[in-house]
Amino acid sequence: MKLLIINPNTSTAMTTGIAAAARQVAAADTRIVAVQPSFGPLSIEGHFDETIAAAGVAEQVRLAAPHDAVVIACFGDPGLDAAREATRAPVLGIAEAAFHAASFVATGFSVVTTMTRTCVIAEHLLHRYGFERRCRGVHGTDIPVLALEDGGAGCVDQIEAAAREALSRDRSGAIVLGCAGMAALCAELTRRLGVPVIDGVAAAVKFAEGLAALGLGTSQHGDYAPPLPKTYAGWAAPLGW
Ligand code: 2AL
Repeated sequence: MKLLIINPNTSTAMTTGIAAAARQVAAADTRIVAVQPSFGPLSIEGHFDETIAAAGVAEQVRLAAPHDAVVIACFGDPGLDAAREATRAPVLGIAEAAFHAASFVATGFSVVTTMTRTCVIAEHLLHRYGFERRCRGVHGTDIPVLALEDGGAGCVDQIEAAAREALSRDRSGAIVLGCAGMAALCAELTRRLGVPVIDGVAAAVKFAEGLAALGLGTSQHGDYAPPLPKTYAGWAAPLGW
C-alpha cells in the first residue's frame, strides 16, 4: 500500500525524521511517501501556526497522487476533517491515533508535549475526540519544536523527567509523546520509564495499515462527502473543486 504522510510544518529535517520513524514500523509492502506544505510555519506552536498549517495539509492532500491512506504528522492534527473530505482513503491524525493506542494499554495516560502554550491544543482534541476521561494530564516541557528537528537526543533527559513526574502526579499508566519530533525518542523513553510510551507517528502508521487491510476508507456520506464545487480565489485557486 502507499501511505502518504503529511508533516504539516515546513521543516524538511522534521519531514525526513518522520519518514524514518514511519519506515521503521511500516510493513514490508507499505511505501511511505512523506511530504510537507509549500507554505507555512517552520514549526507549529500555537493557534495561528496551526491555522496556516491546516491550509497546508489541505493543499497537500488536494494535490496528492493516488494513495491508500494518509497520516497527518503533527500533534494538533491540523486539517484532519478537511483532509477527510478531500480523499476516500482513511486519514489519521497522530494525536487521535496515540490516544486510541494509549487507551488500549492503560486505564489512564498522560501527554508530555513541547511548549506549555500548546497544551490547550491537546486538551481541545481530547474533548473533541472524547478521550477526556482517559487522559489524566497534559504537560508542557517548554522544549521548542525545532530543538527536536535532529531527533531530539539532547532533550531526552528533560522529557524523561517530565514523564516521570506526570506518571506519579497523574497516577497514569502510559505516556503519549505530544510532538511528531519526539518519534525517534520513543524506544529510549520506553526503556527508561518501563511503561508504554506511545509515539503517534508509529501508532498512526500501524492503524492506517490496519484500516486499509480491512478495506475501510473515509465515509463519503454526510459531512465527509467531497467539498462542494466552487471557485477558490487568490493563492487557493488550484485547491478549488
Ligand atoms: C507539533 C508537532 O508535532 N509538529 C509541530 O510542528 N508541532 N506539536 C507540538 N505539540 O509542538
